[in-house]
Amino acid sequence: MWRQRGSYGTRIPVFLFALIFFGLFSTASAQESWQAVLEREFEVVETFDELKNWSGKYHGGYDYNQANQAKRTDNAPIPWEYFYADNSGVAPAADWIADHGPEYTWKGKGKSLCLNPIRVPKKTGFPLGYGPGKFGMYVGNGSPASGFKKIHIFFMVKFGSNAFILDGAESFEWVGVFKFLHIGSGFREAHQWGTEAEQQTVYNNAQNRYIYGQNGTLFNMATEAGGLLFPKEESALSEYQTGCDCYRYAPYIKNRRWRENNGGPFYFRNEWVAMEYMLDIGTLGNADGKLEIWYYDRTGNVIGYSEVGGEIRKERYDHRYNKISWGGNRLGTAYAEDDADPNDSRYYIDDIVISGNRVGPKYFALLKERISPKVSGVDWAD
Ligand SMILES: [Ca+2]
Repeated sequence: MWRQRGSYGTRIPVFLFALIFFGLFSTASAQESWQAVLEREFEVVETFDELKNWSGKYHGGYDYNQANQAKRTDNAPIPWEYFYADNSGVAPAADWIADHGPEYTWKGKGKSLCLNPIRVPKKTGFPLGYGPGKFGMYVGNGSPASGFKKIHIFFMVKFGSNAFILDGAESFEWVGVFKFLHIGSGFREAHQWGTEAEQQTVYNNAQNRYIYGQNGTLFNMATEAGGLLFPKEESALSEYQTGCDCYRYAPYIKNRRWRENNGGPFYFRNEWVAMEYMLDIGTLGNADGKLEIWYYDRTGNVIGYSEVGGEIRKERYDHRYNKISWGGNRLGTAYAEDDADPNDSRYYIDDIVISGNRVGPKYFALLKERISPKVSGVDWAD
């Protein structure tokens, strides 16, 4: 099991040795890795730069086998615990974690992750094998009550040029369901929700007991004509079912649209953008949960912000957020998406930072210090 920063007991002496060694003997050009810079400031960091090139084997579904997961080059523990790949027999077409070239690796160098959510129903010509449909981490310590009461999930993202179809110069066609980010609470490990006793109280299917659990939030990406590209929220609580005398997750917020985050312009400019999602799960049974979303342009300017508070985010089980995944699936014609579109759901993520506090301003200050005056050939605003 992955352990949170602070419990890397065996790594600290190695780190100190490396620091002293390089401090004494290196030239001024030697530089601490960007991964290490961010790890000093935040609880969970993934730049992908220090991972081995990786693609999952075909398994036709969820794979929680640790032997099959992404690995760091130095084999230090990382939080990635599972992926989903319904490749329908298609072997990986490329490495999923790799240098994806200057367009699709943030800052133009290092490595990033390609996500490749599948389309349902399947469609001829839809690209497969370029990434996991879903890629997930566990950030608890083995207890469903471990993890973050208030979690900030920050990452850089760039969508492929065919991820959304345009019906005008700066206007989108409808997208049905494009699962993008899931934030789950109450897992004792990546694929076991609740304590063993709690698990017996929820509906006996994979979604309730192993995949989504209870009290979680799923964000889709949604589009609208007029250049709108924004997150669409589905948050679920537990609902009692008389038939089974048990609880199962039920959306209490369904398809809430956060249009304030009009991310359309970054897509039309073919640019990377930063997204930061904050969820405060609040206290049990009380309407004190909170959601905030920030979008930043590539230089750190806030270009979108949404918030809502005063909502119940955990109703029955007293847990914290500790399971996070990117991706899912894309539901096409079943959700009124135009079947004639040559849709391609690939998107790329990089520099994931997870913290109990706001990430964006500190992240961009560090980045500016690190690589000023240019990011991928574009001058900083200052
Ligand atoms: Ca990277």
